[in-house]
Amino acid sequence: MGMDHAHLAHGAAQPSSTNPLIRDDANGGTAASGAMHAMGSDVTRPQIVAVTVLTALALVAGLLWASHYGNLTIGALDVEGAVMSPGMIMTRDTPAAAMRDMAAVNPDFLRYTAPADARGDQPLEPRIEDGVKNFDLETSVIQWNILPDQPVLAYAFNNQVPGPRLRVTEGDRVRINVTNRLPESTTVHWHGLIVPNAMDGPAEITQDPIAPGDTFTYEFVTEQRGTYFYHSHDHIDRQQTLGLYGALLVDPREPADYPYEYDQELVIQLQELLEREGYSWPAMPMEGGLPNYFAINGKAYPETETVRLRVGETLLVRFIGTNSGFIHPMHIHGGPFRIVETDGNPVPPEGQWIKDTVNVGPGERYDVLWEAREPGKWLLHCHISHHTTNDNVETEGGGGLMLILEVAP
Ligand SMILES: [Cu+2]
Repeated sequence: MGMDHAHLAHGAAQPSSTNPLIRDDANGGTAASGAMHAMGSDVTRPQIVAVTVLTALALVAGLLWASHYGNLTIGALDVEGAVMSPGMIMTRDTPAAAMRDMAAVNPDFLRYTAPADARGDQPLEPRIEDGVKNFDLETSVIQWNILPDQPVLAYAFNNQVPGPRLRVTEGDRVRINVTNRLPESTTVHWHGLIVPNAMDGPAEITQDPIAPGDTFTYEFVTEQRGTYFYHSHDHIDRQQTLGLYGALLVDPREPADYPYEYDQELVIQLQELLEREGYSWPAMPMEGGLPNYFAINGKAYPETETVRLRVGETLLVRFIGTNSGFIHPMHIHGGPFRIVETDGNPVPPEGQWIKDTVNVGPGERYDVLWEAREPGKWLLHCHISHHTTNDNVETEGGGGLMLILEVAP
């Protein structure tokens, strides 16, 4: 079909039979003619119908294809410019909120840049008011160095990773004011402690989440003693791995109640991180979320602390599974250790295992006594070899979950 017959018609000056505006093949007649200005064409009505139907079908097919392979319910505004980790698998059913939880930390919300050599787990002295021990915790987005040349964007309590060490005594009344300076809501859970249900922390379960800018006060009496920790319990898959955790140590009311002698104490808080090309994602045991850095007390080896002891001294190591995605078989060179407490509870002497490796799973605590038997540099490390690398590289003998116990004669 061609358009060669199309031309302007000028009314009755030309016979209608030689001046078809639209030829109707079905009746062989002239569909339109007469004294009017119009574009002439020889496109037939079935052709127009066919093009219309094909166009409509293409539109419907496009919608169906897009709705099958994409999530049309999520817009760019819903995910707030989320940057997802390469390889992270999301389906068309992944909600916008889940994408935000898995997205890289947004540097727009950075509130504090910690010095590269700053240490976390710093003791926080309580403010005593009417016999109650008051602690103030504040959550925010900070820049934190896990290595001198490796900054990460972290979520922090009081500008440090791990959060400050809270140390109280069995029977204390404790009040903890938590102010939220994160871009999203949060709560805090007191892991392993017997507390009133309303003070337990799980968001949406026992309390409304603490909105950005708000403060919530937790108050309870520490009825137990031993090694515990606190951590975020809102957006928990995101916030805990990004740094919202800290040690909570409860000393016995009577120091004599603690049956073990030791010379030094070492708290080990574990964590995995995912940091690539300047983006910090919450590490998770899932596609695209696997960690490439591993930290003890917020630092990767060789930036982890070195513990100095003398031969004959005993070290109390409190392993805390402050991480949330992986189990770490923690091993100490130079001789076995004795597991004296698990999850804050004393192990009866006849049940105390002598081991040189203990699996520390998320949430678990193991208090072990290790004796410095021989002088030298003794390694404390995770026995999953890859967890002793930094971004897949062994640096100066290793990396990640390693620490040196240096024993002098
Ligand atoms: Cu490990």
